[in-house]
Amino acid sequence: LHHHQRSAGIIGAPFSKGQSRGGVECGPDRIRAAGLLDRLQQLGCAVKDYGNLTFEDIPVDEPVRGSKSVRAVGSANQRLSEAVQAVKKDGHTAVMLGGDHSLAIGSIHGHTAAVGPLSVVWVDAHADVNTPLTSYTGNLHGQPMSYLLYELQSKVPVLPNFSWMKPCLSSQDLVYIGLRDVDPAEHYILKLLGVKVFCMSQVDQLGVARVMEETCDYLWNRAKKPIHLSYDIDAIDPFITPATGTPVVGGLTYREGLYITEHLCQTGLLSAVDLVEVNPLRGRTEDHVHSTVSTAVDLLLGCFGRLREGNHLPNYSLPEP
Ligand code: Z70
Ligand code: MN
Ligand code: MN
Ligand code: MN
Repeated sequence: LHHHQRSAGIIGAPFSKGQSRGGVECGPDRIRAAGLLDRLQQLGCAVKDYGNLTFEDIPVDEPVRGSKSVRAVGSANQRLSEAVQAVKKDGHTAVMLGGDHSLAIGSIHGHTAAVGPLSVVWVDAHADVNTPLTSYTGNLHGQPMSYLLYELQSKVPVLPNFSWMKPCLSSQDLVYIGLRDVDPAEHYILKLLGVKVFCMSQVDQLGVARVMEETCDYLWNRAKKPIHLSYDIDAIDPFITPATGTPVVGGLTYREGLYITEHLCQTGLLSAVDLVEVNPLRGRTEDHVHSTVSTAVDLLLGCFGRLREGNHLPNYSLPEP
């Protein structure tokens, strides 16, 4: 299965109000400037760039039960959900370039609205499953999964600018990979719901190849569904991807991180990808930023069939002497 007929529909989401550090809104343009579109096309992938979303200005957005910028996050995700639905209806694999991880709310909501029930693979140092009532920080990027899961609906208050969305994901259709910084309430929720988690200890124990085999076996136990990959760049070790808001030591190696994308690509079921939390202002040197952004590009290329063994187009023919 070397030549999937794939096309990428790219949405830039320069949004940062799900957390407090400026700069993450520069992620989409930096990832494009690193050559993402050309390099996808060189793989033989058709590419349509839908450009960057613009977001509603919300001048008064007081915290709601401790959570910050709730109205801005709700409004931004409503726009993103509609954009992802349009990309899926055009027949592309959706690529959402963040921005912070609160954007997974609109991305997963829109993807489900367009194609029906999904399997979600969430690659992250963090579980991002706080409810507004359990969050220590009030940052919405630490909460998106609580809005998406059916099983948590009764624990999540209806927030302003969130009435457009309803939970759309079963906790049995979710696998986490790479966790190593989980709050107590989040850990309680993961155990309560019996969510499948391959934390960094399991990656150490099993190796990434077995983690990916078990991930797919688990997700396919009921039915094969389209896969949504939500990739937080902070899943990768900060030695490689330091330009992110919340670096956590002990992360995935470059090779482990890439293997996840290669394995999901070859399932043929990858239907949407989020690449979030690249923050060019958080790198201390230009090398740090470059390493982070180029890793993000490589992960996306892995999602679209780039192989480390090499690739060639199906119509390639050797030059005649
Ligand atoms: C913490 C919270 C988080 C990313 C930090 C951290 C969440 N659990 N997510 N960085 N990407 O604020 O809820
Ligand atoms: Mn995250
Ligand atoms: Mn994270
Ligand atoms: Mn492939």
